[in-house]
Amino acid sequence: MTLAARNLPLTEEQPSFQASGAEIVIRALEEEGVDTVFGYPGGAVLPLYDALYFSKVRHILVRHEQGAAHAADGYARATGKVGVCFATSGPGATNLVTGLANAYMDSIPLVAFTGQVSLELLGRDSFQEADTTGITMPITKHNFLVKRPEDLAVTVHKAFYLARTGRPGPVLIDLPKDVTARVITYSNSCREVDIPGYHPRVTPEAGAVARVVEALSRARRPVIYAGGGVLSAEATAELLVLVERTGVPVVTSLMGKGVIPEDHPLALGMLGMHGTAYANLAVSECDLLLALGTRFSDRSTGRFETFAPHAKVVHVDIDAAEIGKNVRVDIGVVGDLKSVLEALLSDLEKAPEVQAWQRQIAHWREAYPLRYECPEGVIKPQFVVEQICELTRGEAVITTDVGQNQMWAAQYYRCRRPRSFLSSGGLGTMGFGLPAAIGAQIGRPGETVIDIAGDGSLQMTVQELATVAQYQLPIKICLLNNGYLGMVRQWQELFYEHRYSQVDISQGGPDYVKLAEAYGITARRVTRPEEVRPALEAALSEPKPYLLDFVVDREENVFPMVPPGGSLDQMLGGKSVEAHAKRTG
Ligand SMILES: Cc1ncc(C[n+]2csc(CCOP(=O)(O)OP(=O)(O)O)c2C)c(N)n1
Repeated sequence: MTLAARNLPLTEEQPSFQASGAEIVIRALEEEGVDTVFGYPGGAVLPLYDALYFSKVRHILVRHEQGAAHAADGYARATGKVGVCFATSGPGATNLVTGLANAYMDSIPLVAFTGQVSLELLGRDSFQEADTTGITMPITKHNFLVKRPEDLAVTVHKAFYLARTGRPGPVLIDLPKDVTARVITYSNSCREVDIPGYHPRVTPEAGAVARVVEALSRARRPVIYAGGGVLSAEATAELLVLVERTGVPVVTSLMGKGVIPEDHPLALGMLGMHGTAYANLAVSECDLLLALGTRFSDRSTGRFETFAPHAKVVHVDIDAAEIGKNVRVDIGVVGDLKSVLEALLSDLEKAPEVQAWQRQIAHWREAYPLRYECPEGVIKPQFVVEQICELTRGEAVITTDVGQNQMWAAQYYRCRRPRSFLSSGGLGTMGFGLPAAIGAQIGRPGETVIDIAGDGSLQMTVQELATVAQYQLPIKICLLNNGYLGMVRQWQELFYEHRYSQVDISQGGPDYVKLAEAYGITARRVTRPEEVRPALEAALSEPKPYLLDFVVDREENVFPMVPPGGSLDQMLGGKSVEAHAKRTG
C-alpha cells in the first residue's frame, strides 16, 4: 500500500515510503493546509483523482473547467487562502484559461493543476495534448511542467509560495501522466523553498514612509484611493485607523470595495467610470492622492493624463512594476501595505487640516447623490440591489457578473466587511458570478452568499447550477433580467445612436424559473416592485439554494458614467454634475 492510502506521517522510524507522484502531490496539498479543490477529471489527470480518492481533501465537481477556476478564485477572494483547481490535459486546460486570466488580472492567489500527456508523447500532437505552459505563460504569475516525480513536492510548495507572496496571482503546475503515475521512494517533502531571484520586498525603503508622512501632514485636500491590494495585505484595520486619525476621505476601486465599511462617513464609494460623482469630484480636486494597493486601472482613472490633475500622487504597492506604469507618481513606495501603514501610523504626528475639505465633500455628497427614477409598477435594478443591501445589512458575501448588474451592485450594495464583494475587475469576465459564489459559499459556509447576476452572464456558466444543486449550496442567485446584454446596449444607446446591434437576448429563453427547477433549485419570478422585498425575504430565510428572476426595466442605464477615454469630472448623468464639470473643466 502506498503513502496516501495509509495516510501516515513520516517519522524517524519510518523515514520513507513508496508513493506515486500523484500521492506526493496530494500529500503536499495536505501539507499546505488545502481543504478543498475544485475540478473536473479526465484521462491525463486520472492518477491525481485516484490519489484524491484516499485523501481528506474535499473535491467539488464542477460542470466546466472555467467554473473550477472561478470557484477556486471566489474561494480565494472570500477566504484569503490560496484557491486550488484541477483539470485534465488539452481541452480541460484550455477551458481553465479564462479563469486563470481573470485571477491574474485581479491578483488572486490560485494554484491550478493540469494533467498532461506522458513525457514520451509530448510534442507529438498526441490525443488531448495542448502546450499548457505555453498557453498560460502570459496569464499566470509562474508555471511549471514537472518531468520527474522527485520534483513534485517541492514544486507544489514553490507554487503555493509564489501564489500567495508578493503580489498574489495564479500559478499552474502541468503534470505529465507518467510522472504522476510513477512510484518512487518518497522521504522528504522539502517545504523550504528557495526561488532564486524571487524576493518580494516587504519593508519599504528607508525614508520613503517619512516622505509620505510629510506630504500627508501638509495636504489640505487629501484623498486615499484604496484598491484590492489592501485586502490581499490584510491591512483593512490599519487603513481604518489611518482614516479615523487623519479624517482623510477614501475612494476605492471596484477591487477595493469593502476595504472600509461603506457606511463610514469618510467612505466615498467607488471612483471611475461608474463611480459616485462625489468620489470622482474629490479625486479631480484633491491636492494629495494616497493610492494604496491599486494598479490605476483605466476604468478607475478615466483618461490617465487628466487624472487627479492637482494632486501630488503617492503610490504604495508591493509590485515595483506598478509604480508609474499608468499615471505619474510623485512618491512611490514599494512594500507590504500592512507594514507600510503601520510605519506610517507610528510616524504620523500631525494630522492634516481637512475640515474645509470635508465640508466641500459633504456638499458634493448632498448635491450629487447616487439616484434613480422610480416609476410606478416597474422594477428598477438599483432598487433590487438596495433591498438586498438593506436586508443583509451590507454583511452578505456578494458575487457579481459583468455588465450593468455589476455596476449597480457596486454602486448600491454598500458592503461593511472586507472580502465580501467578489467581482471580476480587470478581465471583466461574464459568467464569473455563479462559480465564484460556489467557491465563496464553500469557503465561508456559515454566511449568506448572494450572486447578483445578469441574464447574458448567467448563461455563460449556467451549467454550474448543477454544482450548486449537487452540494446543496445555499447560494441566492438574484438575476437582474433585462433581456439585453445590458451594458453593451447602454453603450450603443449613448455612443452609437441607439443602434442596438446583437444585444437583444429576450428571445429564445430560457425560462430561468423552469431552468433552475430542472436542476432541482427553488426559483421564483418577480415582476412587480412590491414583490421584491418579500421574495428576497423568502429566499434569504431558506437554508437552500434559491434563484430569483427579477424582471427589471429593460432600458435602464448605469449613471453616473464617465465616457470611455474621458476625464473623471466629465461624468454623464445628473444635470448638476454636468454643470459642475463645465464650471471646473
Ligand atoms: C466573456 C465576455 N464576453 C463579452 C463581454 C462584453 N460584455 C461586457 S458587459 C456585456 C453584457 C452583459 O450582459 P448581462 O450579463 O445580461 O448583464 P447586464 O449588463 O444586462 O446587467 C458584454 C457582452 C464580456 N465582458 N465578457
